[in-house]
Amino acid sequence: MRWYGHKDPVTLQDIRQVGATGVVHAMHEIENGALWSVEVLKQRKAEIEAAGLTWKVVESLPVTEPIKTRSGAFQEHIDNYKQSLINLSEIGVEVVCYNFMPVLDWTRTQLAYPLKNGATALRFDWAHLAAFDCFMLRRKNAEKDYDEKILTEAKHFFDKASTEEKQKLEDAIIAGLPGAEEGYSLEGLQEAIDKYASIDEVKAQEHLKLFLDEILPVAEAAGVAMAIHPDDPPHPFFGLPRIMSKASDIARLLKDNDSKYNGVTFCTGSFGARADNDLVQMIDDYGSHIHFIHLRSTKRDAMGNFFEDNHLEGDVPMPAVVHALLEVEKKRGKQLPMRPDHGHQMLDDLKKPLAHPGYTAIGRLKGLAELRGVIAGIEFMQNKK
Ligand code: DNO
Ligand code: MN
Repeated sequence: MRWYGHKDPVTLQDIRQVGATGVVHAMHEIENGALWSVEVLKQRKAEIEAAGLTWKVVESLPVTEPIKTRSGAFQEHIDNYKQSLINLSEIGVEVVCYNFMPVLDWTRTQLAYPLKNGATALRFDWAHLAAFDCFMLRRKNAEKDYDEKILTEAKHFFDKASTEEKQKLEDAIIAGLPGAEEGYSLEGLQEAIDKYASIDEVKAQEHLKLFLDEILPVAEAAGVAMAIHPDDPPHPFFGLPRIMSKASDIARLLKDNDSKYNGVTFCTGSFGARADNDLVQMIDDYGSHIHFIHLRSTKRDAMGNFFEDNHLEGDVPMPAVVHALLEVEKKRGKQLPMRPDHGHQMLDDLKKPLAHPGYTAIGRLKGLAELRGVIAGIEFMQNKK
């Protein structure tokens, strides 16, 4: 289970109680691009182990905007990245999750979408995104990126929305969701976007390749697997290149940098938000390069909007996905680290401030418990045969 550190209202003891054996963690207090020293890492590891948990996966060791754009201090950041990997291997970390999403990490337009049962979920709506883009950020030529139907809906939404609703939308998009490496003001966001003026998809792919060219030899020597997290949502927006959204992106990643330590974080909620991603097929095809797993489900509508559904509902065929992943584990003769990715805000957590949207204790506990049930059921049936 993911743990955000000392400021996380979900404590290590809480995490132990939900049935997790380890935490997925990062040094959120260290500035992006700076070195993670062995001393600091040793101390953190000791703290996690004292709570009866392990720390084998880092999410994320941030790939900074200078690295993604290959500008400014990028070389210094890459050098620090390499040394941080070496230091992480020294404390026993085996997998590093990262992403190559430009400017914004994962993005939602609504953080408390009410479900019929009274719990709330995270939601992404294209018309709300378009309203923000065209009428609040006022990005140049933004209108041309959306089809007419969405623009009409966006106008309608914006005209009707209260100041508070607009503020909520702005906060959801730019404040930086948990784990996101950057938070922005409106002006700051525009400036960050402008840095990509000459970076299209091909250029961004080249930047990822150049980054991995340098990082992978170090990762191999250190025995740390690199696991890129897919784009979330798996589509481009704000005119920015998104390069890890579909099966062919994984194929390209592995072709560009041929290494057993080069791989993905298989996030079913992110990849699953596209109808053309066949998750089970992707696991069958790329299982040998899945180093880390995020399990959650999304429910899409015809427009491509989605909300985060219960782990066993929505569009992700979860039992089939889990079954395929267990087959990968058998083939590889090892257990792959998995965490329940996000949960609903529900029960007692509804009475508390939403410190880390998606990362409440009870919603994730529910997800993890259901997933463990699926795993136990599949294993029981297989052992009976
Ligand atoms: C959200 C996450 C992302 C993820 C990063 C990985 O829940 O899945 O913030 O941690 O994109 O680098
Ligand atoms: Mn994820």
